[in-house]
Amino acid sequence: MDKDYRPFHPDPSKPAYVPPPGAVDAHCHVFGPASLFPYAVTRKYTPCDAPKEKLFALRDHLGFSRNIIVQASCHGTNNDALVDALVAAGDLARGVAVVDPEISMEELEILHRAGVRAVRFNFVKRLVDTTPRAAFLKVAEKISRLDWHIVVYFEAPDLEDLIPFLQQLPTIVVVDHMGRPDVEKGVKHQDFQRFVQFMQDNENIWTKVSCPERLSIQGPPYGDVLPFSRMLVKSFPNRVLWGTDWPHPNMKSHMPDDGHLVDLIEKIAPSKKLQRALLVENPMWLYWGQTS
Ligand code: 0GY
Repeated sequence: MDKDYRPFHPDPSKPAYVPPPGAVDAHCHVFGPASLFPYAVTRKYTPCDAPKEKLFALRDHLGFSRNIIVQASCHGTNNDALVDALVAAGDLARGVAVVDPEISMEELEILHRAGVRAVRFNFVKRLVDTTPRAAFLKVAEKISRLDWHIVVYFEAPDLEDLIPFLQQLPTIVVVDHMGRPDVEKGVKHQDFQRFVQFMQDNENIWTKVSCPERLSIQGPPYGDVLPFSRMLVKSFPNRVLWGTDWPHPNMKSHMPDDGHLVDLIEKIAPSKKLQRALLVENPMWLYWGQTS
């Protein structure tokens, strides 16, 4: 593990908020253990191991039923740790993989059988080397044949340049962490309004109202981030997901208490109907193909 890397919270509180039955934590990761699943040589950080057993225990502790496990950059395009976790979880998890553009349909089908339903395109420069857009489009074409979707991770200043590319993607596109707004600028700033307009103009764009701990300037209890997530849930109730982002890679300022993150859900989605859509109906439709 890197010297300045912060491990996940050892003992998160039990949230006061009780999620609806069947709730899905739609953004979390497994890391290693490195002894079984070594980190990629191309990685930009070396995390603390965060194995599947810890993730499943956290899921139960927080009152959730299912996980969407997202391949993180420190594992590169080797999805073995992800697949291992998906197989162990059975029907209680689905995955988002990161794949090489030259991946075959047979290899994608193996991932599909393990529970993968999406690929992630990462544009965050501190995490990955640049991938040519033509390579991403090649992957997009292949995965669209399996009816998967695409998860994208970028930072707010990059959106304007990315829009034409994102509009070429042939599937649902889920934007991580609300497109990482600069919360100091406020919801009315043109950068966040560009993101809202982008969602309004393109019905295939979804977003995760996640990561207040990463976006907040004030720190816990993250009041400066709530207006952003609240606005997106209100405007696009059927195109939002929520996740813990456990084990919170690369947090420098502090490590959040996952129980406190769950307690924010009622502030983000103020009615039971919105909470059910956010935590159950939307992820169950997107990842399990279920309608209620
Ligand atoms: C997140 C955020 C981060 C890391 C990764 O793939 C990754 O390594 O996603 C980050 O450092 O902002 O969503 O987990």
